[in-house]
Amino acid sequence: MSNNMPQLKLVNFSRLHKALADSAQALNEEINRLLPSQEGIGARLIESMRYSSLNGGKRLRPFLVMTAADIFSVSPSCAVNVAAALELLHCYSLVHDDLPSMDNSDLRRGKPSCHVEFDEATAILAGDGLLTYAFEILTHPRTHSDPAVRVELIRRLSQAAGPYGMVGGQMLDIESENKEWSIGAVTRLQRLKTGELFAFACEAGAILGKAPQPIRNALLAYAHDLGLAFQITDDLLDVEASTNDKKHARRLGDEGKPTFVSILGLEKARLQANILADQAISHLDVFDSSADLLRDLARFIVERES
Ligand code: GRG
Repeated sequence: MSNNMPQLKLVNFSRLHKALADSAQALNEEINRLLPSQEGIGARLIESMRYSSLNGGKRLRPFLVMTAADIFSVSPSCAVNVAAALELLHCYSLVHDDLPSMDNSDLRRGKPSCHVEFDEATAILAGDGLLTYAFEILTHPRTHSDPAVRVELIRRLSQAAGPYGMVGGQMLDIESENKEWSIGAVTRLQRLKTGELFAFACEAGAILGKAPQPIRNALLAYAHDLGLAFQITDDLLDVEASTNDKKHARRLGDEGKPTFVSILGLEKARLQANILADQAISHLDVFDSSADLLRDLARFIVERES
């Protein structure tokens, strides 16, 4: 094995799986509380928002919020509120990404996409509703008793999701079609499109805990490497799925777009994902065992099979 090969680490993921399941359950209860079912006039919009946010998913971003917040002994009822806001915003991006004018995808999380289950206009409004409601949730005193903390959360989430974050990344994604982009350009695209919400998820825990800036920076550095490792693994899984099943070759709308795998090749991409996971873990050296679940997650992200 050459010196730059990442070490094969045998991690028992049972602790992580339990923590992921527990945080997903707490999140679903919170979304149900924030978005109760309605009847009569106006019910369709709420139903489409519930359909798009209570439909499974790995719930990685909420898990990161709650796990990072726990390091600073933040009350779980505050953390789950921020986790719900972030997940609703993430779900908005998925609903809009699936629209005919974007990736034109009929399936999301194994079920009909929002615009297929409802209709296109409702899906646009469901996404708009999820996005704006996310920020309303963050304004609520239940999120944190200190208004300065709430404003900081709103500031960082709007930066992560907006034109210099996820929306900017989505635009680059559209512009990348049929272009021969460098690895640097693709890294920037993915850092904006996927990485910024991961970064917010980790930083939010530190903001809730009023952690000092160097500690916030350590979590941000972890999140940026984790986000890239996640994206490279996503590309690898995508190629594996298309090799096993020609009918599902690449995500709809992704044909002709440069990816880490198309530029680096399978082997180098896999190596790079592992290096990034190790690097992410090394940024957590400032923490004791209270960050162990974050360490486990970094390994899980690159070893997952779906
Ligand atoms: C439409 C503004 C706008 C943005 C869309 C997130 C996104 C930007 C597009 C999703 C398309 C996609 C498959 C991107 C690759 C990586 C990614 C972000 C996947 C979705 O996140 P997961 O895997 O999904 O965490 P779940 O369903 O588990 O929550």
